[in-house]
Amino acid sequence: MASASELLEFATALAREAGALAAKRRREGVSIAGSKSSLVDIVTLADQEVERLVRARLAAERPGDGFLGEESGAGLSESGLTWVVDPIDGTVNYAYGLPNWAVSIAVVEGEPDPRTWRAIAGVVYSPLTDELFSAAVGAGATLNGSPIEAAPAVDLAGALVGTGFGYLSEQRESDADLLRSLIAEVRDIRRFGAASLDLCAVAAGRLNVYYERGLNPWDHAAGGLIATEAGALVTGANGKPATEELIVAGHPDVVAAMLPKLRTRRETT
Ligand code: LIP
Repeated sequence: MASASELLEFATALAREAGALAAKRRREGVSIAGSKSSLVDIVTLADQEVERLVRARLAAERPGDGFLGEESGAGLSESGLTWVVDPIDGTVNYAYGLPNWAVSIAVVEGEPDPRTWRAIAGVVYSPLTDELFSAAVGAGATLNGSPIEAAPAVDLAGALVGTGFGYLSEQRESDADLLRSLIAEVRDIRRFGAASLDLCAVAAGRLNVYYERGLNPWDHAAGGLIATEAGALVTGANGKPATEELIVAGHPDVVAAMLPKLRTRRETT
């Protein structure tokens, strides 16, 4: 079986190739191919093309591995490894010509379920800033080859908090209610629009903490490993792993201070 560093090396080259294609299509002009969970949950032709490229390279290089991608669904694993891919994370930013989007590629051991998987290697590549975040399990996290580390503990009042909002209007109302309850208690809020890069911002010490509800596995598979390997705690509600229900990432002390603030009304009753 390939080592974590060999898998990371392959994922890194693949992310760069996929990122170059996405950036080229962006320069040529972006076409919306359709919408998914809601009218604002868009998919572009580039999302679909980039995922086809990634899936084809994986089929050629790693034929026995499974696949779980945002645009083309799942492929069963024979090897016990599954690649979890978001071809363009931050699709709305990408469609509007905003720079904050990335190719996110992770490989996990076991079922492609964030409650149970063991992340082995992950790459998040932002072509427009030429920043490549990566990590192999147990080997630390890097940005363009240099080690990165999550920020030290701060009080919530001094915490720069990243977050995001779902595509469904009822989810957004709940997200806004939560944000309203938080905003006066923290340094400030940032909503950059790509979960993978938000998690890498935690890994690089650019955010003190990040939380979001409603993420898909491909949004956080790579960024979650990178943040973990940079020394952050990445978790979900009630000590469970990060899932669609909730992801929180940051210094363990900051996450501990944040979690009680993130409980839904249902959890506090
Ligand atoms: C996006 C996430 C972001 C979230 C958006 C969306 P996509 O993923 O990266 O954090 O707030 O609603 O889910 O759709 O661009 O791959």
